[in-house]
Amino acid sequence: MKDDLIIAMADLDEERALALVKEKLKAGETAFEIVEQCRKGVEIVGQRYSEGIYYLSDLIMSEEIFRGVMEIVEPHFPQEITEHGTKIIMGTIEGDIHDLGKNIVTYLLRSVGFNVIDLGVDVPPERFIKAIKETGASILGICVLLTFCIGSIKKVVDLLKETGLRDDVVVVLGGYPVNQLIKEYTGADYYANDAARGLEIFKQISLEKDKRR
Ligand code: B12
Repeated sequence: MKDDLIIAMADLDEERALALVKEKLKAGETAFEIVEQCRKGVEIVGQRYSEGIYYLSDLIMSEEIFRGVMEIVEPHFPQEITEHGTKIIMGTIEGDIHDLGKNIVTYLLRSVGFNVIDLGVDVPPERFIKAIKETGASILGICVLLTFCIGSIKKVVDLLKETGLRDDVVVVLGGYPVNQLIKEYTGADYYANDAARGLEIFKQISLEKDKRR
């Protein structure tokens, strides 16, 4: 059944989830498809948490299971180097410590040859600007999962404008809540809610930058 892994993740059934991941890989499902099913599963974990059915300990458990999944899945992502060291600054915005998704995207970007400078979690807007100045990176990836942290992303974009860097830096948002409205509100350039789309966007940006060189 297509939803079996989603259900196992949502039910925090670690043993079944990991077994299903192995089965699906053997059956030819791609690493991207599997991660997406797991992401949908933990989305249900999140819903159950907001409904009071699950507790914080369950959110932590879902993270642990997801890490186990990634250990199995990572070697199955395409490893073909197509990029040659384009620098990307990456981080989870101030106030937010969610990093599972960011780490997946960072892993994927590195595996195709991007030079990702990962600032970690809870990154203040000023720190992003400092890193851009220090490294000369022209692509910025910002992860956000907590909606009350979205204002800080707008601050990053405002600071880019104030420091005269806005035209040189492409801002890409990622994370479960981001959408067109948030992109427009923050002034970012792109957004992605899944790893495959995220990777596609970064490749497209890099290609366009190459053309302009
Ligand atoms: C696991 C989890 C946790 C773990 C995080 C562990 C970790 N190291 O990341 C822990 C237990 C620590 C946690 C804590 C909290 N959490 Co939490 N958490 C989740 C949960 C269940 C899953 C998140 C996750 O890892 N998903 C899996 C990954 C793979 O998906 P993803 O992040 O979306 O990433 C994908 C894409 O978005 C994209 N992507 C991600 N980043 C980037 C970046 C770029 C640049 C690009 C292009 C793409 C991209 O690619 C990824 C792969 O496909 C979500 C539920 C949900 N719906 O997301 C709640 C959720 C995000 N948490 C929530 C809350 C409330 C909290 C707490 C406040 C709870 C508390 N009372 O303490 C704290 C906040 C701590 C803090 N200051 O940040 C709420 C947020 C609600 C809101 N509207 O803001 C959610 C939505 C649950 C809910 N429905 O209530 N949480």
